[in-house]
Amino acid sequence: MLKCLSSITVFLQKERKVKKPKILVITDVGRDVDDVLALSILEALQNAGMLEVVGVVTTHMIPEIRGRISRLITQMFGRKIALGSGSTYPLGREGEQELLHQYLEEHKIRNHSYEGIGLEKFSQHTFAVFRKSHEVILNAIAEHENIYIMVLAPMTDLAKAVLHNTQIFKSDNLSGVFIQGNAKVEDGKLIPDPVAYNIAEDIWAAEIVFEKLSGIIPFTFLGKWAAYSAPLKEEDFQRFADTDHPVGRYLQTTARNGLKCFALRLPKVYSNLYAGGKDVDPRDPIKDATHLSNPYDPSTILALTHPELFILEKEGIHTLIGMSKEESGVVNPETLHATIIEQIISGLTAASRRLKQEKDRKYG
Ligand SMILES: [Ca+2]
Repeated sequence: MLKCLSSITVFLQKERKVKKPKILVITDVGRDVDDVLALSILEALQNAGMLEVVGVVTTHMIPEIRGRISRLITQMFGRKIALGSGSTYPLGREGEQELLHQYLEEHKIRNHSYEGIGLEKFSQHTFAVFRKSHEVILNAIAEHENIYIMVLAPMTDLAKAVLHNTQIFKSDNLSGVFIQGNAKVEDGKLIPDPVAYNIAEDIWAAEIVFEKLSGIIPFTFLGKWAAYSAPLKEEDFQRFADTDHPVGRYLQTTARNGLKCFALRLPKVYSNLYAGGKDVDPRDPIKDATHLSNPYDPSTILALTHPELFILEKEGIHTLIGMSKEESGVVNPETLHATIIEQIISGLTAASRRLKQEKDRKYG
C-alpha cells in the first residue's frame, strides 16, 4: 500500500513538473532599465510557449506610476495580465514622507522625474486603479499550478502577502522563488545580504520572507556579480530600438536616462560601475560609459529557463548564483550576453509583427 502511494506521489510530481511554468513578477519598473529588459525576455519566452506570465505587481516609492508603466508595456506586447500596485514605503517606515521626498529628489533629471518618460502614451498624471500587489500575489498562488515568483524589486509586498496568509505559500502550486539579490550563509542559516539593492531597501521585509519561507520553498538567488559579467552596451540598445517596437525604443531612452540620473545621484559608484573608475563629465555621463546596463533582472529570469548558463551553488534546497566577486556564477559571459540579446530581440520582433498585423486588421 505504502509503495503504491509513493508511486502515485511520484507520478503526480511528474505530472506537475510537465505543466508549463506560470510566472508572477514583482517589479520596481521605471527606475532602472533592467526590469523592462526582463519583461521583454519574458515576452520572448512566453511567445515560444516556454512559460506563461500570470501577474505583474509593482512596489516601492511610486508603485502606481510603476503600475501604469507595466500596464502599457504588457498592452504593447498584446497581453492581458493581472496587475497590482503595492507599497510606497518599506515595512515599518509607512508614512515617512521624508523618505519619499528624498527618492523623488534623487530620481530627477533637470528637475523632472524621468521614470516612464519616453514610453508611448505614458503620462505621470493619468488616473489609474489597480488591485493591491499582495492580493494579486496570493490569488496567483491560489489559482495557478507550477507557479514561480520572480522578485526583481524590494520584498515589501511579498512580505505583506506572507504575513497575510503564510499557509498559502505551503501550497503545492508554488514551485519556487527567484530573487534578484544576494544571500549569505551564517551558522548554517541562509540570511539576506544587504550588499544587494533589493535587499537593502527593505531589509525587514527580506528577513520576514527568509524566516517564513526558506524552510518550505526553494529560493534561487541571482547576485550582482553574475550581472556584471554580461554588460549591455550602446550597440545592444540600438538593436533593441531597431526592432521598431515601442518598447525597444523605450529601452534605449530609459537606459540613457537611468544612467544620467545615476551619475548625478552617485557619481563615484557610477564611475566604478559604468565608466571603468575614471572621472565622469556630469553634463554628459553617457559619453564616458563603457556600457548602459548590468542585466540583473533579465539574468534572474534566465536562471529559471536557462540554468545551463550558470554555475549553481547549492545550499540545502536553495540555489545561489554569483554571490561574490571571485565567483560570478556565469559559465560563459559571452553566451549569457548573447542569450539576453537574442531573447529580447526575438520578443520585441514578434510583438512588433503582432502590433502591425493588428493595425492592418483595424485600418487596412
Ligand atoms: Ca528591478
